[in-house]
Amino acid sequence: MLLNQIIWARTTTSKIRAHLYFREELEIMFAEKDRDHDGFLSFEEFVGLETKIEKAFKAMDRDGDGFITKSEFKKICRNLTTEQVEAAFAKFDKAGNGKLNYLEFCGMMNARKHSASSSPNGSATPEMAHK
Ligand SMILES: [Ca+2]
Ligand SMILES: [Ca+2]
Repeated sequence: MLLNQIIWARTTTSKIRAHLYFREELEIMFAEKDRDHDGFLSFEEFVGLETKIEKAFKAMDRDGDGFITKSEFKKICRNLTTEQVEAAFAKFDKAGNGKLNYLEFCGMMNARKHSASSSPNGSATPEMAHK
C-alpha cells in the first residue's frame, strides 16, 4: 500500500514536471511566434508570414535603420498634427530617444488595436493614413 502510494506520488510528480516542461516549451514557441507581442498568434504569425505590424514598420522606417523617427512617422500619418505625433511618441517612446524601435512600435499598434474597441476617440494612438 505504502509502495503504491510512493509510486503514485512519483508518477504524478513526473507527470506534473512533464506538463510544466511542455508548458514552458509552448511558451517559448509562442513568444517566438508572437512577433508583434500582442499576446495572440495571428494567422501570419502562425504560418511565419510577415505580419501587418512588420509591414507597417518597414513602410515607415524609410532609411531602414530599425527606428521610426518623428519625421518618418509624419510622412505616413499625414493626418496627424505635430502635437499628436509628440503625444504618441511621449507615450510609446519608452527609451526616450525621440524614435521608436520595433518593440515600442508594437506597443503603439497594439494599444491602438485595444483602444479601438473600448474608446473610439480619446487616445493618443494614431490612425494610419490610407495610401
Ligand atoms: Ca501576435
Ligand atoms: Ca528610420
